Amino acid sequence: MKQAFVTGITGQDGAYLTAHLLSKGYRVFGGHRRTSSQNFWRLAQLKVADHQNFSLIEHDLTDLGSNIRAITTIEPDEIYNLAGQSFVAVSFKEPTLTAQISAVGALQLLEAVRIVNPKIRVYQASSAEMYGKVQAIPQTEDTPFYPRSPYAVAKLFGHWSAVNYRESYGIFASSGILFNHESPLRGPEFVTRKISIGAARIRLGLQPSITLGNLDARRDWGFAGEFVDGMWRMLQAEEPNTFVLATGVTTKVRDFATQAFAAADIHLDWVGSGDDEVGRCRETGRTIVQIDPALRRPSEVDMLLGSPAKAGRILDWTPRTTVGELASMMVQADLVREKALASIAH
Ligand code: NDP
Ligand code: GDR
Repeated sequence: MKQAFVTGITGQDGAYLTAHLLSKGYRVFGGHRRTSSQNFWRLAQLKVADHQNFSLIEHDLTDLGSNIRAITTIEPDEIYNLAGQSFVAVSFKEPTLTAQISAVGALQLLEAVRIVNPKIRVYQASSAEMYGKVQAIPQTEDTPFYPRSPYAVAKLFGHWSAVNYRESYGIFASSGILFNHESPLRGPEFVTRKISIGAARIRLGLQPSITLGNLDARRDWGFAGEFVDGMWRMLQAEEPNTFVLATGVTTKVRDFATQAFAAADIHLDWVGSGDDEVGRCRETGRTIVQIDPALRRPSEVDMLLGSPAKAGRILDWTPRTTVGELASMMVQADLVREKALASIAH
């Protein structure tokens, strides 16, 4: 039975990847750091928390001893390094912490692998955010990077560390440059989930409106459940490599919102421009989306659009869920969740 160590188990991808690996017959060890209250709701939701082949292990990526101890105890065949400070907006406020976790932490994990067992295969969670001010459309594995946030700078360090350990020590370290992937388990601070929760709550009469930042930003949004399969495929390949996982379709935040609200039977008309733009409900005329300039970032990534061609060719990986299906899936899940929460509250 293959053994996998998944860091960042409490996150969105940790839950989907664990479910995927368990379905393939793996024994999975999930790394979680000590927090004052437990946050295993995603693992519970995917019904993996009680699986006989799943165990939790305390692990903090920023602690070299913790990395060495986890690897020595688990003796994994594969490590998926998903742990990170993953919210770009927060990286502007906490740049040092972001670098300690997502840059130095990633390096320490690779170093622990080199010390304990250089035969372990490692997946490094790199990001399309590294393309930043994009230098080519679509972005591929060969597109130059131009990071625009402390988050992206930190991820670039992690990415090049993986490449360097591959080239210097022959470690099977693959870097996945993943474009945005979302799901009903997405953190509520990210824009797609903020919108899907907002659409559900407005539909149910639980709140009047939502407030967003830059509506013109464009992202290549896919479904997380499919992207974790691409991670797994990277570690089954003959050679370690760098792969883009993306859908090849880019959508503005404004258009994602339109589709998400439509899935909740609310039809939006956009009126005005700049910070005065609002989204109005066609049926009632009420303003339900407004702008707060404070939600704009000091430097923005205007447009991401990835090419999954290499992953298709070498890994036989193809994304299937469209952005419209994704928006609808998220809103339907939030309608059910918000209705249940409201009924408990009353
Ligand atoms: P989440 O924010 O949902 O999860 C991040 C995980 O990292 C959480 O389990 C968190 O634990 C953990 N973590 C944070 N700091 C530490 C630390 N010091 N030691 C150990 N664990 C830590 O992110 P996603 O699941 O969405 O993403 C997974 C990875 O992929 C991240 O590294 C992200 O940056 C990257 N990525 C994500 C993309 C996406 O669109 N989702 C796209 C490209 C890359 P806790 O719950 O305790 O905070
Ligand atoms: P991103 O995701 O920064 O791309 O990082 P996020 O959903 O936070 O932002 C996407 C775009 O939407 C704009 N935006 C808003 N964003 C948030 N969070 N809240 C708002 O109210 C809002 N209004 C507009 C943002 O400015 C941005 O342009 C995600 C994370 O998962 C990273 O970890 C990952 O590496 C990248 O995707 C690829």
